[in-house]
Amino acid sequence: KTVRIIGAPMDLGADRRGVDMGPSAIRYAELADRLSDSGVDPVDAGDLSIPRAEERDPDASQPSEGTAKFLREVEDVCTRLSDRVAATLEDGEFPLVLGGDHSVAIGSMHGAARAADLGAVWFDAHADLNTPETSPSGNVHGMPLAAALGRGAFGEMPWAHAPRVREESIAYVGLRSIDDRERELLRESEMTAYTMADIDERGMTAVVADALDVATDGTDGVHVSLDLDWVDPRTAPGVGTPVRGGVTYREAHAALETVSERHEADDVVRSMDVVEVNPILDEGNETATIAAELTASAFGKRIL
Ligand code: DIR
Ligand code: MN
Ligand code: MN
Repeated sequence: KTVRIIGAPMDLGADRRGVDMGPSAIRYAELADRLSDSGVDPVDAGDLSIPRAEERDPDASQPSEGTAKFLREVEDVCTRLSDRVAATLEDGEFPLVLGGDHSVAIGSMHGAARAADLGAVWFDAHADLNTPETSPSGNVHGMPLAAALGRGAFGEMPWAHAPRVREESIAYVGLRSIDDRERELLRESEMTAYTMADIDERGMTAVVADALDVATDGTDGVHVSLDLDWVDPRTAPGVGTPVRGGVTYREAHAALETVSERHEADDVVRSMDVVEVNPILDEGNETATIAAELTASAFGKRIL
């Protein structure tokens, strides 16, 4: 199986600068070699070009209600990324998107959901369910799931609203930081949310198995979105919005191995993004290395 690596060095969706260097840092951490060792064929398609924040106005184009910084630029980048992801799938290859901040997942999901009913497993400390109306930060990296579901102002943005994603096919794993208004949205929704408490009680592999059941039920494939702030910041410090109490190194590997085991059995995973690695905040490229290692686990790397 050919895995097409698509770099999306986007930093317009988050406040902390430096996340645009994520794709370079993950490549430097030998992602391609690790994927080859996992038994897949990596092909690097390079990076999308992304405007610099300094040359743009974050408020240039805003929804009639609420705030979504650099919305025009996010639309441009995600539209191009969606095309790249869709073309990769048409060519029979697997799209692996390297962020960049999590706003790139809007493009990944949109592209992957053009020709398939798409579920998603969301490995993240955060719910990423804010809309421009509810967001306390105005940062689009806190909104990608709301965008894909066409919630709030995203309902009028066909570039964001993924064509074939239903909320009952989305499962979170590892939540521990949810904004007040996001919590209301989540409670009212039909999404499945496994928090850190569920992992404590039931163990990672059981939780991920259930999340995969949710995301595969009635869909044609699953998008796996891996936000590195999901991992505990003592292990993965190079992220813009660290939240203590995250998953351990071993739990993280167990989770992605569970994904790959299901994929080997049923060919369920359709697309993946690996996001929020910020080399400026990292300690010795440790977070990028963990990102590369976890991606290798997702594609079948095993100890024996
Ligand atoms: C926060 C942070 N909920 C926001 N979100 C992050 O800005 O909407 N998501 N960091 O990964
Ligand atoms: Mn996120
Ligand atoms: Mn996060």
